[in-house]
Amino acid sequence: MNLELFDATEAAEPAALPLADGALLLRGFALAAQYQLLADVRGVIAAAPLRHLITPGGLRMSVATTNCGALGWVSDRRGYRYDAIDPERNLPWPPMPASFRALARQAAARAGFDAFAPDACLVNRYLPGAKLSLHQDRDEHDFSAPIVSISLGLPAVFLFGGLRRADKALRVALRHGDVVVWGGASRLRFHGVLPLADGQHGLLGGERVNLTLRAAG
Ligand code: MD6
Ligand code: FE
Repeated sequence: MNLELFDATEAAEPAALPLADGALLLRGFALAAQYQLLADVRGVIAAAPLRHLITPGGLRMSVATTNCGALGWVSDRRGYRYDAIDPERNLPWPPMPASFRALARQAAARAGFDAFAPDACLVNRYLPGAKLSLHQDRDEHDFSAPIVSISLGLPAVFLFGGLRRADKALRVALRHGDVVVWGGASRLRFHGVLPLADGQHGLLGGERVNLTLRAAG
């Protein structure tokens, strides 16, 4: 009989759940770095404040957004794009914290994408009711790099669809510390987030923060 309190293999390798070809959910992958990540999120938001972007159709997004890294994802009446300058401050985005870069690289490697070098990190803040409609990430130049998504704070239901908008979407509960990687055959899958439910998280209170890292340029 095994009387160890935990299994050494499991402790070293958190659960990795395949979602599709090229897509992996890494449960709790960010937990070891959570305090550094949160301190760095606060630093980014202090430098480049969260704001509600306007969609090309003129709607105010429910999610509040900022960026760090060489490129930031922005939306306004003219469309979606990556920009090296934060239009709100007329300054470059704050640098990407080493904690974000390192975690994203490790997560990508676990999913089979070596040497992931993100140059853009979108920071999204969800309050209860905030959501993200089903969409594809297509504003990047090179689709050979994966997307890495880090969830912090309140849990959310992530919609992970197919390559066509009408394809049935998986509903994946994402909790504090979970990381999702999608690339390769899944790089252009539709995805979104259902309206955030009310709740309280020990570190983030009534918020969810999502970090999305991409190689955009
Ligand atoms: C999330 N965000 O906030 C995932 N994609 O959990 C996205 O998938 C996303 O916020 C493209 C552009 C903006 C986004
Ligand atoms: Fe997206």
